[in-house]
Amino acid sequence: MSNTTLMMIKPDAVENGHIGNILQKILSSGFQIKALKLTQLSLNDAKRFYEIHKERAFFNDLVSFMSRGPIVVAVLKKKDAVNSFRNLIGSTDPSEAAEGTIRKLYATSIGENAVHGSDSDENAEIESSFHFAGRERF
Ligand code: IDP
Ligand code: MG
Repeated sequence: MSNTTLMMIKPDAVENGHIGNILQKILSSGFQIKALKLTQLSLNDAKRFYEIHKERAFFNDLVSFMSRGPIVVAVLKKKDAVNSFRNLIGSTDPSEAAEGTIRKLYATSIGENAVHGSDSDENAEIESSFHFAGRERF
């Protein structure tokens, strides 16, 4: 169990004006922000980030969606951050996400589901290094 995770507010949620509400919910749930930026992935960046899914039927849709507009990326700190944040965001498919979760509140579909959260401590570290130089993480 580690104490940091990597989150992204995806292009759909940025387009729909939810940056502030999502960050507010994250902070009020006890996460500390250790790094934060607005950025945009190139198609190639998105392919690298989601390489683990490259054989999946939805891969092309996923990488084109994730590179179509700005995203907000943050490193978050809390006890058991990976699991705690996955609980806060809810199921991948918003129709299955629990009441009050970020995806229930702000996602529009299984593909355009508002937020990303790392699925393991190892991936949290890989994904944090993907997005932030060491001097940007506090
Ligand atoms: P997760 O984001 O809840 O960890 P993953 O299975 O790791 O879900 O999938 C990564 C992302 O790929 C999802 O967040 C979603 O944007 C997209 N995705 C996953 N499954 C589907 C699907 O069945 N159809 C379309 N997009 C999908
Ligand atoms: Mg995942």
